Amino acid sequence: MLLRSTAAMLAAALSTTSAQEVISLVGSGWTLSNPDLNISVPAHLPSQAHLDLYANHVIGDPYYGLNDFNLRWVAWSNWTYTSAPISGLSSNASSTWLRFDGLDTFTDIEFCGQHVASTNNQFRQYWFDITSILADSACAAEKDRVLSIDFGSAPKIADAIANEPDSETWPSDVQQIYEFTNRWFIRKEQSDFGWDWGPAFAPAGPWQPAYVVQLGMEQVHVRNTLIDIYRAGQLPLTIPDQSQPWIVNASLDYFGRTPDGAGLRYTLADMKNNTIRSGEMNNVNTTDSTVTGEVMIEDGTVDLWWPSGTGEQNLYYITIELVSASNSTLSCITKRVGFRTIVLNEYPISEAQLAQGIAPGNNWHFEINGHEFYAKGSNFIPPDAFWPRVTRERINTLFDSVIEGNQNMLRVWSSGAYSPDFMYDLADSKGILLWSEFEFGDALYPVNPEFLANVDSEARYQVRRVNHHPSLALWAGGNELENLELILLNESAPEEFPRYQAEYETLFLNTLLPAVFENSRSISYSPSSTSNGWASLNFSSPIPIVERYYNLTEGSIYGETDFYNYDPSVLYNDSAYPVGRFSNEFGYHSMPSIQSWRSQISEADLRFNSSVVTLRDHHNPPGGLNTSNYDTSNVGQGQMTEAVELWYPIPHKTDPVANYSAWCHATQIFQADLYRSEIFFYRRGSGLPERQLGSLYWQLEDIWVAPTWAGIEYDGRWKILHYIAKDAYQPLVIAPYYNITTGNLSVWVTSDLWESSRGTARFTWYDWEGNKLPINATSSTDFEVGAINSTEVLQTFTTTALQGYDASNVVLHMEMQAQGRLPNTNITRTFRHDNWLHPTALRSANLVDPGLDLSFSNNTGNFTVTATSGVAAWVWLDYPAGAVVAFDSNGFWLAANSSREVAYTVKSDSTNGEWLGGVNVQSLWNQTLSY
Ligand code: BMA
Repeated sequence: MLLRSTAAMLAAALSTTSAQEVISLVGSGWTLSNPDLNISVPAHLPSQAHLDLYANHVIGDPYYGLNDFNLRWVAWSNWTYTSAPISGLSSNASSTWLRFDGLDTFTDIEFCGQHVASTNNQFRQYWFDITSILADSACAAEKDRVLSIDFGSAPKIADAIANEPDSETWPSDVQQIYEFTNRWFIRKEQSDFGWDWGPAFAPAGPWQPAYVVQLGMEQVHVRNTLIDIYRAGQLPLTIPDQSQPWIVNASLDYFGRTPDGAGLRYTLADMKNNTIRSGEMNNVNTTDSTVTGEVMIEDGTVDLWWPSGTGEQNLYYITIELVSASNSTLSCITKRVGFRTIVLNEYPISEAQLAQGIAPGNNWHFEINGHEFYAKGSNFIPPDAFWPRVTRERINTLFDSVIEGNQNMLRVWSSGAYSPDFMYDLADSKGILLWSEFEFGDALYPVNPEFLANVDSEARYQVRRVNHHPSLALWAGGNELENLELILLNESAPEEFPRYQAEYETLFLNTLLPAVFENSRSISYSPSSTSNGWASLNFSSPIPIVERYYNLTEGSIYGETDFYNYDPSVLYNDSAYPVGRFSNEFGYHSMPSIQSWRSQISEADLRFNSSVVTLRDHHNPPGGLNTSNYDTSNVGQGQMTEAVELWYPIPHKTDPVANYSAWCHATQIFQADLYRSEIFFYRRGSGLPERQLGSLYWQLEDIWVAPTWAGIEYDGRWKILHYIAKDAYQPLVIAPYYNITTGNLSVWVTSDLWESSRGTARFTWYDWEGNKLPINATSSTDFEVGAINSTEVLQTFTTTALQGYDASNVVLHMEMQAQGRLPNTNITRTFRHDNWLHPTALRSANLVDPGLDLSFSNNTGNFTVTATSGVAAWVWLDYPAGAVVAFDSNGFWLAANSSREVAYTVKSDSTNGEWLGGVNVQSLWNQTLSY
């Protein structure tokens, strides 16, 4: 009821909008063709050639088997999308336009057989005036009003650009090549040319909606909108004064003609409190392509937006109307917005911080509405090789898993595509901060004027398009530039370093930074993920940032860390993990489940070293992954094998498919074990001199079925990692820090609540059969852990504490219970967390059969797992293919004679509920069995 009345008020406020003709070109009625190949099939918009060819059975499922390689011909070919004759065009319009929200990538566009334009950037919006073409006699009949878009082969064109005589070159080992070459010359999703977790399809097609727009004399079409909400006086990267009023700056990008004396009105609707406010906007400035105005909103008159776990996601609808001097509405747009400040604080450590024990150097963390918080999350990669089939529903399910996983931030990695609005919308509602990046990564890029101008248009469009979303946390220039590319360059060509560094700055400081700062006062910018942050910030200079690079003072701590070490002895080796202010990437790959494998490869290929499986492992194959030098002696498979062999019982099932499945599972245990150890290490750092305030592991989800770093498989199924990260990202956790060589063991409680919490930690030693051992290390201790802080609750050496007990037959159970208040609420809750330590590698532990029992209660609708005869390590509830289910916990340990009730959520189900009957349970013990 309340909602309806506000909606009615909103509608009344907007009822005067004047009409303009917008004909959507979305839908069927298109044809995809390639005359040389004699192919012509019905097609869609938005789409890509592979999708339409697959729908018409010209090709098989691109994801099946080795189609990654077999379908290279599609990428090497040109494809034409032709519309049906466009009906409903008026000959009285004063102007007619084509608007494309995304063309992937190289096109020649024709309308009525006449050339309209050529495009070369997947990430730009394009609009073209076709008034004179429509007026031409060639366009008189409706049957002639056909739009055709010729897409050139991106790999061919990239190679052709590279071969032009004046094209830039770089030392070869600097540019990371996966499959197709020369991706850095073109503005197309960089991972379309292959990446270490994905295939190389290099798709082509009209991947976003397109429209024909017809306007009358004094009509305009708003093609994009910027809304910037910030505290008065705020500048990007600076700490806003939270007592200042809000400024809402709105800017409409249009084509058409705005009459003299046009103004802007706003309406701000608060659906929760059923209030609406409206009025004229101030300082209206009109150019021939934008109208901009602003309005002040008093502090305290709106509710703030907070990320998940720190408060509510309060959202408002703002409508901006462009009104003529005679007060008729020329155009009107509505966006959902939030009031929040989010800043990346890279300021030097202050005297006050030093006095608190924080190491000197710089800060590098985010602050929401003036509060520090701990960023918990992962890295998002493109969820599909073909974006047109990524639906809102799919991202909704994925983001539910993010929230269930206790994550509040995703780094949307920079060599995919800019996130669609629906993704930001979902993140706004769920409270997921999206650290967003320009699409550049693991390479250096050209800096000729055409390339820079192309990038500038792309960046300004994208910055303006998404700035109103409160989930937008940051703009970063690209991936692994300062911490990898410039370092590789300095090693390969030290004499040329200054030139290449200047080029790096031309693109990432002189081009991308102004694209952000000239459009947004609310969003921070960092040229490279990863970096040591800025060395100075000065808004009186044209480029306010001077990068620190590697001008470091010993004993000081600066920016972010990115950490990969594929020597599996890195597990539990705290001294190997980097000490920094924020960890934006770390990881190790694992295999997907047998259920996922079966959806994309044949039964005969279900072997760890089958060529299909090995060819899907794109991690570090010798000589890179370009199409000519594929080699099956793949490094990635070896690393996973070594990791399992070093730490766990080695699976040796007699049935080859069971053995393959057990191996896949074992690689997931290692992955989860390692990420847990690193997450706890980084989180504990919130209470250490590094004042570490973020952990984003690599990577959230899969693009297909392959060995990768993902925690969520292609269809949404959770690997062990996602469950373990969920556990490790709880607000209050207890965790061991153990040096397996010296036996030094300390246990810490870490909290990311915003007030201190008090509780008790308990320690119980068992043998694997579950007998309590009278080991003389503190059995319980009370603690207080500060706001976003950590505290040590046990310090001992297993060498002495074990009192002669055999380390391979000892496990320590750590339990924590504490009272804590949830941020921005009056809710005080009891938090519980437990953890286990095994002083030797599980490979050499005296595992016993824990006698696992699984039952299902029709009353509660939950499962119960019981360990009847020993300690159960890595308990795993498994379920059949055809459904995607998230258990509320999985991958846990159980003490002997203890049970855990496990609830679940069904994410999708094509088995009609039959998956329930196929649930089974196992633990690490099963890895020792042959069957
Ligand atoms: C980093 C990332 C990605 C890559 C991942 C795994 O390099 O930034 O480019 O996929 O590690 O290797």
